[in-house]
Amino acid sequence: MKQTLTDANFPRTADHRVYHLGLRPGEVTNRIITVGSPSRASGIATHLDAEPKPFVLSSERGFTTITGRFRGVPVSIVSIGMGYPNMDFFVREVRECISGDMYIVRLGSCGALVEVPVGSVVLPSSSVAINRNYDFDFVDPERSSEPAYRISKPAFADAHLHEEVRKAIEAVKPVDSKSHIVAGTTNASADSFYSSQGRQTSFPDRNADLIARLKELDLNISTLEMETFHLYHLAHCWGAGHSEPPSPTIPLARGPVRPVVSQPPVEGDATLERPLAARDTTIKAAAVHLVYASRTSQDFITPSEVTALEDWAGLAVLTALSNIEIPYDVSRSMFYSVASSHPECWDFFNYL
Ligand code: R1P
Repeated sequence: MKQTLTDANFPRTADHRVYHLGLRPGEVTNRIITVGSPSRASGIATHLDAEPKPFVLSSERGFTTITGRFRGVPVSIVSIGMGYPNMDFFVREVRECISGDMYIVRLGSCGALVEVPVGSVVLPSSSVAINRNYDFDFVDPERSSEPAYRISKPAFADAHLHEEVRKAIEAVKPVDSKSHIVAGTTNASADSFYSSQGRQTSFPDRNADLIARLKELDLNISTLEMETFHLYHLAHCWGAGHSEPPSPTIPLARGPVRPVVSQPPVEGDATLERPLAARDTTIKAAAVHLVYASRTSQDFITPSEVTALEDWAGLAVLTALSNIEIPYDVSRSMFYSVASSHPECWDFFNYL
């Protein structure tokens, strides 16, 4: 940690950078692809417009954000690492950097429970969570009356975004690709790559029946990974209403979108006094899962297959996000707070 943070409730630097992603308003847009690995983010970023040169920020905590334009539309690609906690950091901290509606698509790898070849693409319209039950006695299971793993009720993707991404995946898929495309399934996000996904390791995880339990639920659970449930859950919770945003509030533009100006906002301009995460905004979420591992055949994808798959799937998600109309689109508006130290960021938003 190099900079002084203020406010233990929602820590930020004096220049409004959030604690773990290191971003501040203007450096991340309303349309976001989130991925697990920096290499996937960099690969997708090769599809961004060459000009203006994309903005790249890698935080001390391992989050990497690439913001640029795709066919003229501002888009961010954020690499978050693995698991619910990192998804939590990402959604909450980015939410406080953006005014207006957010569209987030997770492009992640998964294990497939359905009979599709590795390299296939699955778009889950819902997800459950599988959590290790810490109250279960893993050493002496006979002493427990409760299950070793808890499976939640489903959380759901945004139906419109799910459909837009599905259409783009179908359209962009190379004609010679052998990938199957499956949509409208249920995913299961686990709190472990191993125990909560039914893998057998040297630990006494008491999970031999876990995959069978998932299948018995009759929810069409087709994929296993580690982040999508939390994304869908937070997007739902945000839409259901939320409390006042954390202080400090920072003046940002509010709709209708106005032409970019090069001067700072006028103090007292009511149209600019908008809290960072305003109540009337939404978070729309969807996911695209790339089948790296078949949990039925035990096949695993090859590195060259990964490169090809991530390339066209990334292009498809960029295409879908760029086609989304955001009624109040701050990415296309003005970002005063960035202008002082990152004049290059003006270019992303200065095109109306
Ligand atoms: C495990 O290998 C990781 O891969 C999957 C899982 O959800 C977990 O994060 O997703 P990513 O490829 O997006 O990281």
